[in-house]
Amino acid sequence: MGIRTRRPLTVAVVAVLGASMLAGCGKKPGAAPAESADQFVARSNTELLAHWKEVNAAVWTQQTYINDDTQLLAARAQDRYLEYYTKAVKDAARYEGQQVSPSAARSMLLLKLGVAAPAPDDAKKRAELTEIAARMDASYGAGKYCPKGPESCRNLDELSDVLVRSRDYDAQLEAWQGWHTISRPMRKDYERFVELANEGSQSLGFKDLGEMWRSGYDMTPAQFSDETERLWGQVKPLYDQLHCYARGRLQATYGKARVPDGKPIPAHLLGNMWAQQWNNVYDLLEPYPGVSDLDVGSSLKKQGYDAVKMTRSAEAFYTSMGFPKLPDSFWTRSMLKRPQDRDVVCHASAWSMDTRDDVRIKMCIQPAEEDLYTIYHELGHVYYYLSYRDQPLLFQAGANDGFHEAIGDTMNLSMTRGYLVQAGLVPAVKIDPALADKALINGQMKSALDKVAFLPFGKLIDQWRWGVFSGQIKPADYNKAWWELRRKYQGVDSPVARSEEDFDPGAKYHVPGNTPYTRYFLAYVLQFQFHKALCEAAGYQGQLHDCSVYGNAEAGKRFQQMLAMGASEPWQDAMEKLTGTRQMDGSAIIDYYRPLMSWLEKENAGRQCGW
Ligand code: X8Z
Ligand code: ZN
Repeated sequence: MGIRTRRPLTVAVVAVLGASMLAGCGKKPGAAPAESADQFVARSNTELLAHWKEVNAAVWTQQTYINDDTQLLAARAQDRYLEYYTKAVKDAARYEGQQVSPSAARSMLLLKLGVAAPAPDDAKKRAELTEIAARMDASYGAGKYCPKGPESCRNLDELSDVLVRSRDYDAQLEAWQGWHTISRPMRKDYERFVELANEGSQSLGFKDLGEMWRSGYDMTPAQFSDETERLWGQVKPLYDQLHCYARGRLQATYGKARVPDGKPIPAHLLGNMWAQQWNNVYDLLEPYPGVSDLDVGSSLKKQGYDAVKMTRSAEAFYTSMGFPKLPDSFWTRSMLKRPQDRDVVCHASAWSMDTRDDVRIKMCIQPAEEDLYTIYHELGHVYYYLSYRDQPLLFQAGANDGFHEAIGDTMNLSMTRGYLVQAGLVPAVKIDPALADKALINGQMKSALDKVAFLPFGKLIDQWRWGVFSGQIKPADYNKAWWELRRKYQGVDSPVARSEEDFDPGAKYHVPGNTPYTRYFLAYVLQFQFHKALCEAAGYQGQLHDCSVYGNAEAGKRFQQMLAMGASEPWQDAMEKLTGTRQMDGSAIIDYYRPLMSWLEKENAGRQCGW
């Protein structure tokens, strides 16, 4: 769905700034309204709840049962919600320039930033926007590549599987190209969507939708752009080393003709449809083959882990730290497997349906390592929802949206070998102490292929969208600009020539789904800061990559205290509460991978790095 409210999905544009920003958005103070600002906020919290329940119910149904009818119902529910929202934001503007309580000011700012795509005032345009959004979402969810008629169709899972398992350049290329056909028909819709959502954001006083998205971080939009650049600068040297090593090793499999020195890596060879995480090609990149293999996937399969059992293991991680058990309704209402009889949006998400107990996840779980990690990620959202459920509704959001994405990932960092063995997820294997250094590098490599490889991708998606929303990237250059960014940041290139007939950004869920993406970039930085803080709270003394806070109630308590704040205070305050600092900081990830970085520098010494 495209008009993300803050509730459905994993929390869309949540945001907060000081009250000063409210005055900065171009509206003149009018006559004093009849109700006080606090009364207005209290009423909005109540009214919003009714809308959000309806939107959630409609969108949940649409995403778990894609057809024209559910699409229509979802669009209509969103339409009603946006109508209410637009009016509420206008009503809130009456308090600009007046003395209001800090909590009311913050609530009204959160209200204003509370959708990812505001609609124009005109009812017809609003309906057009919600219909386009529902259509793009459904078309991604139902996307299939059918080269030879309906019998030959393959969905995203099946095509991704080829990238994960096959090492045949051409078979992988076909799967990659096949999936990238599904987004061609979205281009016109996306273009119109941008016009309409921009108009909506302008009616709220923003220059464009990108500026609205960048306004949710308790600093000015310009400061936020600078902040993402600063963080990227901190981590880029590590990424560059990883890229250099990966390219060198891929040459061993595919040859220098196909993976040339000094050039970006072909995007279909990294084991993932978007080359966003590279852990699926660990087999090709393993520094010391055979040392300390940790095959979580086959262990899960061998032990008969199904979707429920995997989710139970994630729940057990959280309860071991003092979080509550998931409510019974979670188990009866979640969608944990891909249904066989209908199209659904399989992209994983976590939902708070009623701002209270009705929490769910929607995911197509398979017994694979990647999915195990994603379940812990999704439960991070769920436990955030449950932790802040006593806050007023407008404060029921992440301290910033990066925080929401970072919670479960922080838990992922505690899924060490020790934990996996203790939880019975993998069998215990003795590691020869003489091989400990090699095992460490293998372990760090595997983790970095997820966590470090992701960083430039996490940044560039919104780099593209900010450009699109501001008009700097014109529709005629959508695809060209996309690949320029992929080359620039990731050092990855399309394996075949692309044209403006293609719409490759649309082949990534968050573009048709209109989910802002910088949150993931932030989360990949934040989770290392959170992990460090939790390990300190647990009194852990050793190396951070060995630390697991599994079973540690003190770490759990400290985490929950931060989560319970929701968005009630600026994120810097939440951050300080847990970590003692008020800044996002890439040095935590650099510290974590220090052993790998030294190893990579030596390993790459003879290679020609860069692209
Ligand atoms: O979309 C997600 C989560 C749902 S919030 C599964 N992630 C991003 C992606 O898949 O592109 C998690 C990592 C980045
Ligand atoms: Zn998430």
